[in-house]
Amino acid sequence: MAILYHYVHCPYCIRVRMALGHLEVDYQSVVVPYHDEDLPNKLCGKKMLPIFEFPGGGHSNESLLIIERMDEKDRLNCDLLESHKSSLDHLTDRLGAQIHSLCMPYWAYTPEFNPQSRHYFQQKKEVKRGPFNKLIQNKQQYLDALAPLLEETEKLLTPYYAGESLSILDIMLASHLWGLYIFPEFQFSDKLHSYLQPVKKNVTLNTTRISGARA
Ligand SMILES: N[C@@H](CCC(=O)N[C@@H](CS)C(=O)NCC(=O)O)C(=O)O
Repeated sequence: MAILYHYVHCPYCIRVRMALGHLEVDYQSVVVPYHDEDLPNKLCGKKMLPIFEFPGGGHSNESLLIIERMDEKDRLNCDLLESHKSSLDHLTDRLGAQIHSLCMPYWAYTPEFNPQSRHYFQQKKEVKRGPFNKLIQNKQQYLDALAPLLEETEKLLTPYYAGESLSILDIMLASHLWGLYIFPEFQFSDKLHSYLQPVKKNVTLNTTRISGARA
């Protein structure tokens, strides 16, 4: 059976889980403790997840490559990537910058992490973003920067990102927005909430077998 090695909080991993759920691909889910460098290095030569072991063997740690290869019948319209990928990447990079500053301190206390992996995560992420307690103190700054980006996002939905049906582009966008559900008191606008809910219904995140990460 195929195996997906992933982090629960990671938008690129969520992307693959959403796509595999939509495509009804059966796979074993392995949540990798965030501090484990050996496993990803051994499988792909780099500490980067998601890593997918294809049903016939072989690994990839590139989310879009994994999805394109598993979407044999092109049910996710992966052809749309050619015309839309760079503008969507630009949008999700800008969304991600604010979402990650808001959510990382909260993700660190989800069951994915144990004390050791939480410590590793915090040390690593604070190098770029500064102390987690400051991120929480300065939340308004990130919420203010996020608001116009969410408005911009809303305007692009018709009702899906590239038209009337769900595609790979929605999975790329929704997997980034998804993280915000953890942020205390954050409320999506009606439009974004009603976009995300059917995306979720369509993609059922396969249940996660947490392996070895609990305290
Ligand atoms: N291009 C990769 C990017 C994956 C990626 O950036 N993964 C992050 C987690 S969100 C990672 O593993 N970074 C190394 C680390 O967090 O230690 C993809 O699309 O799959």
